[in-house]
Amino acid sequence: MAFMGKIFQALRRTRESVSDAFESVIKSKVSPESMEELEDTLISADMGFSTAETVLEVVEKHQKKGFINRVESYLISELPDRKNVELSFEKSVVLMVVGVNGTGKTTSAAKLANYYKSFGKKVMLVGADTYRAAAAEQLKIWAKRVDVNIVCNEHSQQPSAVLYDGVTAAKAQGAEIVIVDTAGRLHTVKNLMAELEKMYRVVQSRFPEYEIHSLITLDASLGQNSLIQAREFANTVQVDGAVLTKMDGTAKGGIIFPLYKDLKIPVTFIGVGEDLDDLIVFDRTEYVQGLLGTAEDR
Ligand SMILES: Nc1nc2c(ncn2[C@@H]2O[C@H](COP(=O)(O)OP(=O)(O)OP(=O)(O)O)[C@@H](O)[C@H]2O)c(=O)[nH]1
Ligand SMILES: [Mg+2]
Repeated sequence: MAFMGKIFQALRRTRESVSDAFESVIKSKVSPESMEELEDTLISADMGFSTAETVLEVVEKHQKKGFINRVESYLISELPDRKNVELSFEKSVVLMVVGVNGTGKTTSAAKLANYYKSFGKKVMLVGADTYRAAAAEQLKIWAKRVDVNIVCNEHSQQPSAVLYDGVTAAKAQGAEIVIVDTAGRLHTVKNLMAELEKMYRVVQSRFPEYEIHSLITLDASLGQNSLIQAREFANTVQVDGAVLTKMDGTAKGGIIFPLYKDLKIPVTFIGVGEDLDDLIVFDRTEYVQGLLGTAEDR
């Protein structure tokens, strides 16, 4: 119930515009004007053109009664089922947190450490952002708050070397989840992307006992731009899922649809604030109901 409340709150702004548009279709009946307004709203919520078009078709087809429930089922069916995208823990995991500058990597790494620790996993944080002067310090503060071990090196300029040291220490301590904070990089800067690729190779070749997974942080308020970032990262390195951050401050909560439909990247977590517990496991039903306002009376 607490989770439901949070996701519902985080979607407030997106929902306000989306459910208003549905309301006006209900009130004024299906007309070219109300349908156009609905289409505009769905597209400006970044839901993507093809999903928006299908929603309109569903509304037209079921305009006599209950189209909102049909829309709800359709939108849920467009998203990944949580049980297919959750990390499996058959093996220990190195979880890389990657993304463009300022999208919320460090904060999300800390939230993820807190999340996995909360159900009994032995977690280690690795600060592999060797570019920004204060990066290691920032992660150290988080590690202290979460109360997990951390490996970082303020004097190193080689992220792969810090990563190597970090996973070596994790292995020695029996850490099951190694969460790696990386430097922010623009998907257009080739050498930084090559460096990221190298970090993946270090884990794959040196630590076969760890499975490598990665999450890209995407700032929900950047809308379509996030889609471009995700596409470029996925062209260089493996991207298993996304943390959609800063959902608390935006009306553009629809990007989840094209991310999955066009790029096959499932959103696995949503960031809804700056604190440790402001991380929600993505659940497609809660999300769609929060978007449409259909969960209000439950
Ligand atoms: N409101 C809100 N703020 C967030 C969220 N996630 C991160 N932030 C804030 O966004 C800012 C940037 O977060 P960081 O975690 O430092 O981002 P980063 O990707 O590590 O940044 P660089 O290392 O500089 O590339 C900070 O002020 C965070 O508190 C979120 O889900 N909601
Ligand atoms: Mg950072």
